[in-house]
Amino acid sequence: MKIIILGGKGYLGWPMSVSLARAGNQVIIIDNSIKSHMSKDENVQPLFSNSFSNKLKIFNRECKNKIISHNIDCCKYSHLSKIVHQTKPDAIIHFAEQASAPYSMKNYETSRYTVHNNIISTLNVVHAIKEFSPKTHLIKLGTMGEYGTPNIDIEEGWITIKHKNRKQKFIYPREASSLYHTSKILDTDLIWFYVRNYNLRVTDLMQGPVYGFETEAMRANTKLFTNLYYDTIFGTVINRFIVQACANEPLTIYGKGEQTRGYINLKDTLQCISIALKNKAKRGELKIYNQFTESFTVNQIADKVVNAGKKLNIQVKVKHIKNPRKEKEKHYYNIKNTGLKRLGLRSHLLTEKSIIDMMTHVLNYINKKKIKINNSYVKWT
Ligand code: USQ
Repeated sequence: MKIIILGGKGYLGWPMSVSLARAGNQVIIIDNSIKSHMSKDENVQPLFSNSFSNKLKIFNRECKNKIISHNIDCCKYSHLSKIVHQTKPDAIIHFAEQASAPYSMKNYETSRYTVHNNIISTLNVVHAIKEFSPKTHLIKLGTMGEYGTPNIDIEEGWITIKHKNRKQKFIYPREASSLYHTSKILDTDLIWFYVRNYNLRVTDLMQGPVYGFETEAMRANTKLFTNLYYDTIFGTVINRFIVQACANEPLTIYGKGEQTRGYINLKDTLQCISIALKNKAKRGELKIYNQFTESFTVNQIADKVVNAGKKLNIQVKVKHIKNPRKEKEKHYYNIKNTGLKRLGLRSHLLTEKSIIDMMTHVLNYINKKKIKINNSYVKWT
């Protein structure tokens, strides 16, 4: 397939690009490198510091099937639509969004940037597909955070409502707890409008927090490792806890630590998107899957990291800090994820062995290079 990957330099976009190119697809990355500028502004950096241009050079030297990369801002419609027009790809995978909840809640500028970037990039993608390549299958990364933590079971994307003897299937109600997550709700609405009105074909993947950095391709060459953030703004909780444990810093549990989320290993993110590519939506269809493999409270994750640390002779400390976010710390959470499993997803779970493997890589790395973990938290209120 000919596949455009928007945001192909990022934490998920890069390993996805590598995996699809290795499988024989023609991969075109579109990315404006904004994350590296944002990281500089926030004074944070990913753990593995190999630059994108280096990784691309290494990959293209080793693999016959080369990845092409263009520096384009998805918010510039004329630039994005030109590429869609010229390539008419089989699929577009859209990762090109500001994906940090804390960043979106920092101040007016970061809120505005998040909402503007995420909505306009999504509008531009669906509009360019409608105008120039209506058969293209769009795979959009949504988030489990769109649903929030309602007091009823969370279905996979849709719910049928019965009201006064009549019924209709609706997008499941959304109620997010950050502006970032709210921007994704607005994306879903925008996409659904384009699917209903212009017969686009779209799969929207409601993904939980991702962890890990090693994929099949990266096991063979660790120089290809993806950007692993562990700071308070861009790092997701499992990745943060693993790096904190290895750096002899206490694990920072926000509030009571009873917040529950559905988590997924990076390897399974790649698997889920490959499954979505193979099972494309029909024209005029919006498929929605919940993309996570198991759910945990923050306390349960901390316990797992503490126990894995013992096996490596590391005494991991835990610290409860005042929750900087506005989120329910005790809540009902029954989330459904049967769709992708039915299509063949074989999960990689958060086992003691998988945590030890990740910690071993991180220890190897930070023994050679000192790291500093920032402890400034963005407060929601
Ligand atoms: N948390 C801690 N301690 C920390 C960091 C986080 O207790 O040091 C807690 C948070 O309060 C939250 C949970 O861990 O309850 C998950 O936080 P996170 O930072 O791992 O994830 P989140 O901000 O929700 O966002 C991440 C990605 C986002 C993606 C989302 C999926 O950054 O792009 O959409 O996971 S979900 O959360 O299901 O919406």
